[in-house]
Amino acid sequence: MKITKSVPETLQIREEGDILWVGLNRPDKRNAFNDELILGIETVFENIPSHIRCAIIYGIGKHFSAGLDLSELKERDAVQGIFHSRMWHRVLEKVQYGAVPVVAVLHGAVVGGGLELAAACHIRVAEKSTFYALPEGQRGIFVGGGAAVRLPKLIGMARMTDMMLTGRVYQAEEGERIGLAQYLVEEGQGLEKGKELAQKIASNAGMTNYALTHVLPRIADSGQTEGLLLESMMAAIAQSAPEAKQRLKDFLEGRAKKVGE
Ligand code: 1HE
Repeated sequence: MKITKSVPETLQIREEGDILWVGLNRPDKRNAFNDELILGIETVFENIPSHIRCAIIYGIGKHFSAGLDLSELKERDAVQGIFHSRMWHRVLEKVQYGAVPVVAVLHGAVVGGGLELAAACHIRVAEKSTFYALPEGQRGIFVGGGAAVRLPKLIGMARMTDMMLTGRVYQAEEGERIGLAQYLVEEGQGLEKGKELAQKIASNAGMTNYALTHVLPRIADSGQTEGLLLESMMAAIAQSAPEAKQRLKDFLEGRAKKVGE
């Protein structure tokens, strides 16, 4: 099945085997998210074709994303504001808890809502031009796309507080060191690295990817007692799958790769 539903031109979608490339394609506006673009992301992640095993999100142009389109931030009353923020939550939950793991390839600005989208992805690869910021503090607003929940888990609450209180900008190297990205690559190498990672992810057993994207975050959010029980149940389900049994057999009979190969 192809994604035939109306995806806006501000998204460039391309399938390559079992990988889905999702390009933010509003370079003139630095890939700022108007409602059309963020809702387009929802359409894509609700309609991932069944043969796709990993998605890669990246920005077209000089930047990953400048965050919320501030020209659309017209006067909303409190109720409209809640619904708008909840719309972002709904969309980014579909990225985080969708059908496939998602790799974000970052370069240039990864700010505000752009950082919120990146934080909803499972792996972040950053090119050396990447910089991260939460200008909401300076604009007199607050984050509304899930950063208050997801960013403290990546970098700690103190760092997020600092970013918003002082407008601190993290450059690529420091961002990788504090956990904003797991990989740092040379300029222009991000898409290749993203593809290499996506191919590894796509070659995993489906249940493993499901456990990592859907179950692990729930375990991390739960108390120790519940988390340990969930872990045991997930482990038992995963190891009983026929694919797991075949993979273990392959290793024991010398057909599987060793660690690091
Ligand atoms: C925009 C936006 C935007 C650029 N909304 N139009 N985000 C921000 O506060 C970030 C604001 N943007 C910037 O600081 C800079 O644009 C960048 C550092 C990202 C890039 O700089 P640069 O020099 O490459 O581009 P530029 O010349 O600033 O912008 C080019 C055009 O994009 C220009 O429009 P033009 O019609 O004059 O050509 C800009 O106005 C436009 N543009 N960023 C609207 N954000 C779920 S809640 C999330 C809350 C937030 O995300 S708040 C953070 C908002």
